[in-house]
Amino acid sequence: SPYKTLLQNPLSEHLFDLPSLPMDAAGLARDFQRYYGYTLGRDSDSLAAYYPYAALAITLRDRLMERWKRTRQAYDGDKCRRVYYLSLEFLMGRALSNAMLNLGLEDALTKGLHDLGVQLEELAENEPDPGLGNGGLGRLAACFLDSCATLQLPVRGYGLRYEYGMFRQVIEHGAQVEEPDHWLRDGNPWELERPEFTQRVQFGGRTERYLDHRGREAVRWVDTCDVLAVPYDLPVPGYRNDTVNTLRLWKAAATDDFNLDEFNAGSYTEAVAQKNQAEHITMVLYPNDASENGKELRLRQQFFLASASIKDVLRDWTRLNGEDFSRFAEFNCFQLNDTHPAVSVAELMRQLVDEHQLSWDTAWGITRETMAYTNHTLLPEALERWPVRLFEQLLPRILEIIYEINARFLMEVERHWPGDNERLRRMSLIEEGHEPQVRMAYLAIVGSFSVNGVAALHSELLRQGLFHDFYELWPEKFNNKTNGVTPRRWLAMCNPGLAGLLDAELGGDWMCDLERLEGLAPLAEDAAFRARWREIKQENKRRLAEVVAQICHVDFPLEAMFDVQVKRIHEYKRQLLNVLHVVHLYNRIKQGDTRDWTPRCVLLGGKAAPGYVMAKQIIKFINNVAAVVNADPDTAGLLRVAFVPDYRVSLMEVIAPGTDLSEQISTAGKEASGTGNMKFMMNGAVTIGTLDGANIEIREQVGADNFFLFGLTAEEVVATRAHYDPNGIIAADPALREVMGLIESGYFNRFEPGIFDAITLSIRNPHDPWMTAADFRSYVDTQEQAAAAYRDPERWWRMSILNSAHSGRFSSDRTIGDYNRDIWRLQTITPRD
Ligand code: B1N
Repeated sequence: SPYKTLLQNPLSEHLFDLPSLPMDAAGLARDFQRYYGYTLGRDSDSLAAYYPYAALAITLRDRLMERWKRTRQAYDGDKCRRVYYLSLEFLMGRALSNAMLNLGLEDALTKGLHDLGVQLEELAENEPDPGLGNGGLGRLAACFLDSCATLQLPVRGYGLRYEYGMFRQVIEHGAQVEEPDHWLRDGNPWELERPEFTQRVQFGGRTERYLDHRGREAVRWVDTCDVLAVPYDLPVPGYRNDTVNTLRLWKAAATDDFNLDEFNAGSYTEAVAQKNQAEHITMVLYPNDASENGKELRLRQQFFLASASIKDVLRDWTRLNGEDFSRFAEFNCFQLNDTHPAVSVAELMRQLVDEHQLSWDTAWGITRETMAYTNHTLLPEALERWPVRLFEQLLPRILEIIYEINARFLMEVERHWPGDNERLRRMSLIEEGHEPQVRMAYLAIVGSFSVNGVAALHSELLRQGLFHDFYELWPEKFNNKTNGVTPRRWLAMCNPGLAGLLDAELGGDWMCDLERLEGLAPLAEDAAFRARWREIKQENKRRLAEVVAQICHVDFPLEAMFDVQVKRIHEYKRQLLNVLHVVHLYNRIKQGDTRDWTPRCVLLGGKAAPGYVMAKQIIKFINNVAAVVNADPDTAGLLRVAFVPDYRVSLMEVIAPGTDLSEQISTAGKEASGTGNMKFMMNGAVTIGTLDGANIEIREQVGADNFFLFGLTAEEVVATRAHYDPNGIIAADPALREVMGLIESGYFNRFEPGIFDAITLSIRNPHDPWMTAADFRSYVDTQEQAAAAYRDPERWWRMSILNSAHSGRFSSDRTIGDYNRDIWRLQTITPRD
């Protein structure tokens, strides 16, 4: 390491004895002023709104710092069992209001800043929204870290510090345009660079056999191109409990010995310039949700995360235990967030065998007791496979280890099913064929002691379908952990109106025991309470409508039902079905069929992967429909449609509280869980949805009467496939026939002929995997029931209240409790003074 240590002259213990910082309004304001004026060196000539935000961020970070240190010391001191959550994505969202809530400083800060003439809410808007994730999977990782800190569990997140997060989405002429998101441009006051804990990660090169000092044959990986991994730590505060956990993000940096040949040949500048290559590894997040793209740089990212993180953990281990790994599995557990970090299985083996000289069997025993794998999708296009050829070039030693794991595994299969060659072929970690591939999901299953899905249906489909062979071999490995979301961010922070009501009705700290929301259920029968509930929802709708007006220039009248679908754009999520319903409502308006009409504002939002052509066409279609509908005077007061650009965490914080109807309309069997569905439910939205993912459990909790169910079941989807006839369905249903007719007439693309042909053809395709036409009739009928319910305010607000009341199960505290009980088995650790 290039960092000199202080071992010669250790610092005096007094240096580490930090005085506690003031938590009152005046003390906070003083610090804020000092950071703004002195540390950041700004005064009245700076007009940049960023710096007051930065000054406040540092003020808060200071207050996290001593708790952070004490938490670390408590974990180290207790020598406790620990979990490492490995994920290529952590969609953390803004840190400032989160830190404020968790430290309990909102009131003091509001006052302290007010006295300085600074508006807290406005200032918080200047924090960039760190988009280090695509969607549900990355946000789940963030909710999990929040719950682990709140539950005081020793869990550390490991991820990548992407220079560019998820792209910014701009809509031009109705179409998505991607802009780079250089979120670190102004620096990041929340991160703590820790170059003294830099790790070295190998790539390329070749393997070499040699005799070790005990005369045993061993392997080393040589002539590699190394890259440095520099850790940046982010504090993860628990809710008012003095625990601050760590999210460690690695940044790639060049080594100093890069390309010595060119150096010696005198090409100094060329050699230095080449060092940039190393830094590309953590340059950008791959913007694909639920699909892989097979790029070499992505495999580099995956191995970079795996190798640096495991080295980090092993270094901590050997510092305390030397080379004795006999109790390693007892004290350490890695949770793999999907297959993205699955190469960790082979990398842990490599480090234990090659670098720490353990025997294969010992290392394999440790690996298999240490790794746990979470699957997040059944979609075949998302299942990661890497060409063997790519592994050969990039990670030759890892490939040898995968081959060895596979050979031993297939012997196990052979013992279990003698002579079943078909099964061997099916289960092999290597998919044979013209271009042999490594099956990352199988590597994860074989190398871990736990495999879980993210909702009951999803876990069942894994057992019965995708991983059936493995389930037959190791039924005890398979389990379910239904997702959850953190009620701190997704209720207490984003919905202050409702939070105030809950404080008053349920008493404090309901957000740490969300089942207490059940206490609302009896109040649903109380008319005065329903009126207060409605008031709060209306205020939240006003806030949302303000944002829609400002960003989309569409007016959302507050008495209308706010009908919302925000999530990544994907065919399986069926934003198209939503738009078909909008077009149907428009047809009804044009035909004068508006008796007993419920005014509706339909809001959609979400990003399309830049290479996903159909998803981009769907965005264009939504925008064109919105333009036509909103411009038609006949729709005034009856129907509005808007597409909100650049959907992200901070927008959802405004959207969820202001939503009446939550659209969760994926083709059954395709959405592993969903988590937006839970955020909406908590905030008192009623769901219209299919029996898919966690919708099923949401409906179980809230009761069939308080959930608008429609569509085929997962089983029916499979059974219908063989005889699916969308054109027959369209011909037989006048409403759908008219909807398709209007779209196909070019009504929504008058000056852009043919641009929606691919969309209408996909709906008419008998092989349409998403079966949009199949569910149209039941969707439209169920939408009519929802509209009728909305016209009956007493009924609607009762349903709304009951949705919040029964959402306790979807707190990520419950999810993490389940992980801990069944997989992690951690003790809670309280930091002491
Ligand atoms: O993970 C979420 C679930 O709630 C969603 O249902 C599920 O779709 C989502 C490759 C993914 N599955 N797979 C991904 C993300 C990025 C990538 O590169 C796949 N995301 C999900 C949380 O469990």
